[in-house]
Amino acid sequence: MDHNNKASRILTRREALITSLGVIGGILSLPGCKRPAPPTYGNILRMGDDFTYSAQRSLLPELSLAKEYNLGDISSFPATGTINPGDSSKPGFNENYSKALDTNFDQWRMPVEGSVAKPRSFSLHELQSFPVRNQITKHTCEEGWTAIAQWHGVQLSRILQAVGIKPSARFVNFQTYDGWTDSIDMIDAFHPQTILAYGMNGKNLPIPHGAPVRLRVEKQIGYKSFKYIEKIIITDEFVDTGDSGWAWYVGM
Ligand SMILES: Nc1nc2c(c(=O)[nH]1)N[C@H]1C(S)=C(S)[C@@H](COP(=O)(O)O)O[C@H]1N2
Ligand SMILES: [Mo]
Repeated sequence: MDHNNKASRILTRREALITSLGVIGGILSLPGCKRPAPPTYGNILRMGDDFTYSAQRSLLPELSLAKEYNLGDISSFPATGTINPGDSSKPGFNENYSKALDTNFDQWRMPVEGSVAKPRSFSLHELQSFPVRNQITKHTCEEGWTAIAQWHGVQLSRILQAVGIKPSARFVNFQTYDGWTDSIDMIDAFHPQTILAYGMNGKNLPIPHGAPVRLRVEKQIGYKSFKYIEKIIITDEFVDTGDSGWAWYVGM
């Protein structure tokens, strides 16, 4: 993995714009100036989504990048929620994870399937063979703390392109080893700063932070950056797994 900071490349506004326009034009086709409704629209328990999704999406903030910081801004970073699905004495234990961990993730494979032309599984090595994106960003947890780290990974858009997502595809769903299932829409999925991170602060992603691979979705609140990714499923329809009481969409 290339952790040379000089190689760290921040996408220009122009590139971001082009990527985003491609997403809007080709995949989402957001209708003109109609107020976009979130997929949870109509579910009275999830009215918060309606408000934040509409407000953010009508301003087309997908054209903007989250602020990126300098190496000197990197802070200490607590690990929260599940901190090791391989430890049977801790919450979130998963036997398959524990086995993958025993092989130092050599035997780890991440299937990407659903509404795609070429479903396939990726090894860690395969993910690392795509161009690396390095970004120093601020994580904001719903519990009220923030922390800054450098992340190294592959843009999710590259993986979606590799499996050939179908034109009807609208959501990217993630299954994690500790039992989370949740999704993001194609605007977030194709955002240039949305990456599958396998590295943090110049090292392999530590187990407490989601090894071997976690999502970084920098334009949303911290709990959308799913750790311990097991499987990615592309769907045409929204799959509501929101029984946690947490909003599906929390843009920042
Ligand atoms: N699979 C999984 N992903 C997760 C969590 C979790 O417990 N399990 N916690 C979420 C929350 S609430 C936050 S704030 C961040 C914490 O990431 P960290 O442990 O690297 O600080 O991961 C998010 N992603
Ligand atoms: Mo969080």
